Amino acid sequence: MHTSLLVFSIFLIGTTLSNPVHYDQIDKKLTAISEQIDQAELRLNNSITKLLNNSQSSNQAVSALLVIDVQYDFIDGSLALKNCPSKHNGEEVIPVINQLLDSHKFDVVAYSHDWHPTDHISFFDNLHLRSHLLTSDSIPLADLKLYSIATFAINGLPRMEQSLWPRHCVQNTHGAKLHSDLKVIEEDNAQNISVIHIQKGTKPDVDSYSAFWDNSKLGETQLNQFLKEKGVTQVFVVGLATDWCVYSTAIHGMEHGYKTFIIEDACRGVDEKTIKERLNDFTQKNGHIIKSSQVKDYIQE
Ligand code: VGL
Ligand code: ZN
Repeated sequence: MHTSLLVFSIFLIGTTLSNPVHYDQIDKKLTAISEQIDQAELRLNNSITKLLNNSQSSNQAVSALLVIDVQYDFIDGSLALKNCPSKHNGEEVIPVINQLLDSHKFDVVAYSHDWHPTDHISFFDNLHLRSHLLTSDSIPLADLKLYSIATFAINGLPRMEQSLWPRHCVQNTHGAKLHSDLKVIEEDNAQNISVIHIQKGTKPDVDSYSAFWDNSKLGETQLNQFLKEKGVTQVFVVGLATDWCVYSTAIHGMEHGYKTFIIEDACRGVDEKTIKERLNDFTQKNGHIIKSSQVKDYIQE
């Protein structure tokens, strides 16, 4: 017994020494099998992720496109972005927005209109109407220029800092119209697409950059109520101007609890520096900045 074991061991060692290739082959085979298992696991994980994503977007996500202020005055009118520090051409957002509307099924599309009365507080040439309401620490009347910030204390309203813009988007004027090349879709019951138009900045004494709330957050438009009624869970914000109305609308969208995206190439702004600052702030508050080509990753066709 003892002797036969010894003989067998010597035989084994002998074969091993004379036949090392045999073990090499087993080793190679094992490595190949292990690689195949790894690849199969990767494929399975990918399938599971895809399934989860699909069920999330088809069962849960309800999407709204918020088209902000694509009006003549910001494109070739009195507040044309091409005359602002950015020198942006606001018209360039139009084909991008039209393409978005053609390629994706948004459940809700909202168009906002900056819609000011003639005596609006944001117009530099209306400053004389409220010069007695400038605060003592405001830039004094004589030093205020176009685009400066005035501070007003208006009866019944909190103190407010107001940028002084050229007269723009006056109600019922050509400059306040949506650009005629913009695709303005109609409510479509068969396809289950809801459409709403929001007018903002309609009160003489308070400006409203956001399509949700005015700048003092005292008045709210119908936008949030409408989105809630339609069960909207995520909003995509596009239009003019990135650093003002697009930014403010997007921030309020998040405050209302919507997953909020700014589609960067579908927006143009007033000033590159402020655009950068405001977009950084938006990202820090958990907002998502994406390109129009990425929208397909977030909504079902
Ligand atoms: C806007 C300045 C004044 C905008 C509106 O739409 O971004 N900017 N009013
Ligand atoms: Zn305005």
